[in-house]
Amino acid sequence: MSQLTKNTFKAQAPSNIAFIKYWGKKNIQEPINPSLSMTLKNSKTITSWEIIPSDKYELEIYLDDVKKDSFKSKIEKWFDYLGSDFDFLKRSKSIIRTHNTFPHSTGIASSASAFASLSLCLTQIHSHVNGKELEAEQISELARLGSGSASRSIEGPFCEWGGTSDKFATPLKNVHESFMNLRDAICIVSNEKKSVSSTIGHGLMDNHIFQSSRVKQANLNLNLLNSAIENGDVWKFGEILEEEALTLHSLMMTSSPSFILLEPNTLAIIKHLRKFRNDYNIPLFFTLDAGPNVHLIYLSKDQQKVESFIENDLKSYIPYGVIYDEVGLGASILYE
Ligand code: 2P0
Repeated sequence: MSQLTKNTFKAQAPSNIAFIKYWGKKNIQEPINPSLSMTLKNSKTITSWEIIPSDKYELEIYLDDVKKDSFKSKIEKWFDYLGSDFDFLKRSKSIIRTHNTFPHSTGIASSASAFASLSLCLTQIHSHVNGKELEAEQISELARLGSGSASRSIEGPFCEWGGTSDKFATPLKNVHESFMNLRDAICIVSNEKKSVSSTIGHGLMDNHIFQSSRVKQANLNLNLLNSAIENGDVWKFGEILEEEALTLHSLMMTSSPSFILLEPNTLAIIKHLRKFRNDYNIPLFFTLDAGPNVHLIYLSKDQQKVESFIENDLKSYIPYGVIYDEVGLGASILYE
């Protein structure tokens, strides 16, 4: 074991968009149902973590050079979950600086990219202190302890969590070439902070009247989606995507208390999208995160037609613009 010395480690990690939705937890940050997501490419968090040996534990966090004490409690909870291998964190000062390449409150999960990038920094600190390199699955497990969806941002192009293991996510092995260039146009209908945090939303599944049927449905959909992605069945893929998005929101609407996060513009986009799909037989689908913004998912071969549909027909429903992203390969260490 080497001594901890003052050092700075850097990493970047993308966000991801879930196709099968994680909604509900058990134990320590384990999901009640399996989920499957597409790793994004451009929407990412870049993190640097300076660690300084110290008698006194200290933590400072900056987002875009602005000190964010409000982030401390989630990160300190993460430190508590990490286990004795990471006790050195309690005997040091950490200065964490993060920057997102995408705006806040846009329907892109910043906690996924943030904890994935933090975990990749932490593995470097860990190997610096303990001399041991961690495997991708172990890094995914660290990320999960910070934020469940972050477990799926370490690798790409598609990751599954809660089927093979509740502890970490694994990349799908068999991906048909049609899905290798999948695109995601994120239509921002609102940039307001979410009215219900995901952590509270997960908690509402504990006593949800539909809990057991939801778990069954997610397991069934995981198998169906896996087969569709393996066989290149784009239409089946899209059917499941939309069922999952609407189920997530149905669960929120039927929880106690109940939440409606959809906005009129969300529904307008969905209606227009379905008409466009029927009229032109183009496989364009939607999915939703826990918010009103709509992720449009399509193949790269249809990019031109879909993007002119977005720019011409959907623009009036998207007051805050569109972020164009695509499938990506996961997190990476940044060397200075
Ligand atoms: C997902 N979401 O699968 C689902 C779909 C939102 C809707 O995971 O409490 O930020 O940090 O584990 O991962 C959002 O919840 O929650 C989420 P925590 P997380 O992507």
